[in-house]
Amino acid sequence: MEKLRFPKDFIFGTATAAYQIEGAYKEDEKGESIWDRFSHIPGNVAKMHNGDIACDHYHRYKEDVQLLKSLGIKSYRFSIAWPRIFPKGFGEINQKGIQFYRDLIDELIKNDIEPAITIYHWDLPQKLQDIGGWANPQVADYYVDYANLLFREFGDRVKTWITHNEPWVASYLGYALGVHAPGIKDMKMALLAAHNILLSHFKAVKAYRELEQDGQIGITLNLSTCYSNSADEEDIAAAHRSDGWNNRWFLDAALKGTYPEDMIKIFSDTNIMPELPKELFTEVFETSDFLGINYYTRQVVKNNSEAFIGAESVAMDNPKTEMGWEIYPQGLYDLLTRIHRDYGNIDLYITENGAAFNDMVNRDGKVEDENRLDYLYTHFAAALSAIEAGVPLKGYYIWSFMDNFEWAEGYEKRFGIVHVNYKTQERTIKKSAYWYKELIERSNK
Ligand code: IFM
Repeated sequence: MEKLRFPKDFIFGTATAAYQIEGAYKEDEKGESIWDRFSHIPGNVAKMHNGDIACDHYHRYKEDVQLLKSLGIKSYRFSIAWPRIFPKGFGEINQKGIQFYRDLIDELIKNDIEPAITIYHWDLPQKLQDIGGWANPQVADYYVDYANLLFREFGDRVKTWITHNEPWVASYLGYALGVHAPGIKDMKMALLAAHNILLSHFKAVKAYRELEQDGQIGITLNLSTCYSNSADEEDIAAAHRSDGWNNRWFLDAALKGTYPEDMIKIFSDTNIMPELPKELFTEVFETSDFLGINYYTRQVVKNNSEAFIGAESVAMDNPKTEMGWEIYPQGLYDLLTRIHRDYGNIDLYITENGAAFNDMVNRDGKVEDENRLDYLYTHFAAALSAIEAGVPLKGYYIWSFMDNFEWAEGYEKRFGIVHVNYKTQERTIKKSAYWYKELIERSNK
């Protein structure tokens, strides 16, 4: 295994999200979130797991920060639970919620770890779902009030802000497929929700800039390189459509302020294009300081007129992670170079990359997760090649710092580089984390 070395100023991080790790789901006046509601309904989450306790990070954050420090992590990406700050989504502010994040931020900074905040990572206050959730444009305005409050409270110490995590997942899985909260199955509504999320992103960026806080703000998209299954023209066109919905819909919107014409036509022809709110992107568009990319796998696609947008994913005969996702590091290189080519010179961060495997703590008390180490090594190598090819990739956050609540999959899927025993809450550093520590030390020398 050739030893990788990144540029000296490269940001090495790990990432988590509030609902997946915090627990304390109704402590200190926190309001109910759509994930609290959704996970308590039988049938929605594997084994009826929920985030009530999760990794108990709410009570153990100091210990967790020490773990981050011991691994040499430079930056920690975490999200804020909106219902901890505004239990009803707007109006009355919960000072205890503010205090928790203030303490966490202080603890990170005290330990030389740079905080990077995701403002929204899917745990919408249930009260806002009761008025339509993201399908209601008013929610976008409440979001801006919430974001504004965070900037004012924490912006003096937090210099990296991510408005949204994966609007594709929040809208498509939540509003079209119904497998994530709020569990709705209506594609037109999903497109509307996605639109309002994007609007709220631009408005939050504007609000941030008005405060002149001297930091950077961007959005994180989940992106997946789409390849055709064959040289057949129809399959190539299907791969392009798949790229249109998975990638270009959000990339074009976030970075250019438009939707791709070919996809608008497809959605209009199939009667799923919603009437969009009056405010079009052209009126609210703001450039981002960076784009956050979450990459896990690729898509190989063939034409199938029965499938959504006529594109069917084909399973490849390659090694897969525990999620059933094909391991394909070349897809990360292709993605990074393509974004750089098609969307200009914007700074890029990998805000998530990692793998779920069925880890065990062995008799010696160790977790020898060679498979995750291989996954990370090959993806970091792909990222380094992209940097060498001229891509302005500035940082990389491993998903995830520790095992956590994997949404509809519950606790069965372990993504962490730190193992969590959910019975005792004991943390065990995995072999992959030691490898990461060495990579960081070597690169920062
Ligand atoms: O756990 C999730 C995370 O919340 C968002 N991105 C993908 C991860 C793995 O599925």
